[in-house]
Order: sequence, then structure tokens, then C-alpha cells
Amino acid sequence: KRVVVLTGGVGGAKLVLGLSRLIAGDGLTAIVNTGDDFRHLGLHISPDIDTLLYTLSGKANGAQGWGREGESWGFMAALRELGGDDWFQLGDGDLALHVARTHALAQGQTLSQISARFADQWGIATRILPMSDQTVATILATDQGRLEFQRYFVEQRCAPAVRHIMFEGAAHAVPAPGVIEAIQSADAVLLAPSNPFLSIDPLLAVPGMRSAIEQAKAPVIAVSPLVGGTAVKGPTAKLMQELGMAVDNDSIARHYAGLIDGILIDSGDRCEAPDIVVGRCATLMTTLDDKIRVAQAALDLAIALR
Ligand code: FO1
Ligand code: CA
Repeated sequence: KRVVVLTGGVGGAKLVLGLSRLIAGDGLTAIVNTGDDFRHLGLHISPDIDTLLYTLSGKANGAQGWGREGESWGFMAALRELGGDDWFQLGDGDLALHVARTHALAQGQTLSQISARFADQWGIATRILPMSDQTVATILATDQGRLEFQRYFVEQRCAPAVRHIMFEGAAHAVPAPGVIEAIQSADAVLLAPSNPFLSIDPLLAVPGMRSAIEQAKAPVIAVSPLVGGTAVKGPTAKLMQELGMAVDNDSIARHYAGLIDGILIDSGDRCEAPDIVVGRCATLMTTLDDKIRVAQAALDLAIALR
């Protein structure tokens, strides 16, 4: 069984962790959003790849949703004393990852090579592929002006009202090595319960990605980010309202129309989208058992549609 999952950070990483307990070794490929990537203090930061690396190696700070467990903050304290930028928190261990990545990039290695090496170092069997080795930057046009993703998400705490979302550089990006092949040879393609507009859309904006998924032989299943009719965490519900959509699974299904064959939604929720098979399970992922249950339900829905 070969499974491909398109994913962003927090919510997506939970599903990927569940899947990794059901699919051994490199049978599982995670294709990861890099639209959140940015340069900060001279460092190349890839938040969603980092979240996946930390989650799959057991290093993640689960309560926080990003960064490492048991992190120390000496660097941030020293930086603050110097009057440095402190709106974006970099723990000491996390910092090592960004320094190592930035150094390797400067030496000419690609983001996919570097991510594969880090995964290997930490004993992660799941393949972690960035969506592209080229720079794609998620930019938001808001009532406060144009904002880079991390300025919107972290510095402004998603407060500005979003008018539309752009993926700068996407037109000139190509899928990272192995991405298209993984989709073509998959037995199931899953869209993780990450933010469809901020985390999955950048992936779909990379030329060739959408058509590869449309033409995939495998069933394509989205796991809805809505649980109990609203978003678990983060700006999904607020963003949907600002973009003029009802906050429900029909909107999610419509957004993915032509792409997905099925959608997995929370037990008590509704979805009336035509031509899409609806699967249900309790989709809130708190414990490891929750993550495995949701992963299994997504795979079951894929198998039913094969
Ligand atoms: N998210 C925050 O809300 N505040 C932070 O200070 C922060 C620092 C940070 C450092 C490294 C990293 O890999 C991720 C970090 N994140 C932080 C998460 C990041 O903003 C992600 O893009 C979001 O979680 C969306 O996926
Ligand atoms: Ca298809």
C-alpha cells in the first residue's frame, strides 16, 4: 500500500502521525506546504516541514502545536537583550535546525535533500517531501495591507481581515523530485485536515500538482478541518467568513471540487455536496489513538472508493 498525504503543519501532522502507525516505512509520503517558509534573522525557516519532523520523531511540543518539547530559550533571551526582533520565537534546539538548513542551502543542497537528511538523522521512515525546492511565499491581501504569512499568522495573530491570498513564485516553481511520481503511483491520496486556503492551496498552486491529483488512479480523500461544525484551531473559520463562504463542509467540498472523490467529516457534521462520497468518524485528534482512528477511517474511505 502506497499512500500520499498533502499536508500543512499542526492539524496535518496529527493525521500523518496516525498514518505512520498504519503504513510502514516509505510506503507513506507526506508532501508538505512550504508557502509558510520565510527568511528570519538570516535563517531559512520551514515551519510545516519542521512540525512534521518534530511530530514524527517524537520531539514535538504537542500542546503548543509548533516547536520542540522541553525547549530552552537562551538564544531568545540573549537576542532580546540586544534589541533583536522577538516577535517570532526560536527555541535553542529549533534554532540548530534552522542554522543547519540555512548552511546546507548556502552550500547548494536543495530543501528536499536537506529535509530527507534530517528525517534520516532522526530515524523517520515516512518520506517527507517539500512541495517544491523553489521559493513559494503565501502572501495575504488584508484590510491592514499586504502581509507575508508569518507576519499575518504570528505577529498579527490572524487579526487582519483577509481579502485574498496569493502564492508568490508559484508560477515558476516545479514540484520537488519524487512528488509527481508519488502521486501517480499512490493507492490513496489524502488531503490532510490543514487549512484548505493557507496550507493546501499553496501545494495546489505549484504547476503540475493539481493535474497530477486529478489524473491520479487512486481515490483522493479530503479530511475536513471542521470538527463539530467549526475549525479546531487557527484561522480557518474566520478566514472562510472573510472570503464570503459559509463555515461548513459543503464549502470545503466545493473548494476541492473536481479534485476529491470523498471527504471524511466529523460524526455529527453534515455534507450535502453532490458527487462526493461522505465518510464519517470522530475526527478530533487529541491522543495518538485518535490520530490512528482518523487515519484508518480516511484509508477505509479510500479503499471503499477504489
Ligand atoms: N507560531 C507561533 O504562533 N509563534 C511563534 O513564535 C512561532 C515560532 C515558530 C518557530 C519555528 C517554527 O518551525 C514554527 C513556528 N511557529 C510559531 C509556527 C508557525 O507560525 C507555523 O507556520 C504555523 O503554525 C502554521 O502552520
Ligand atoms: Ca481522481
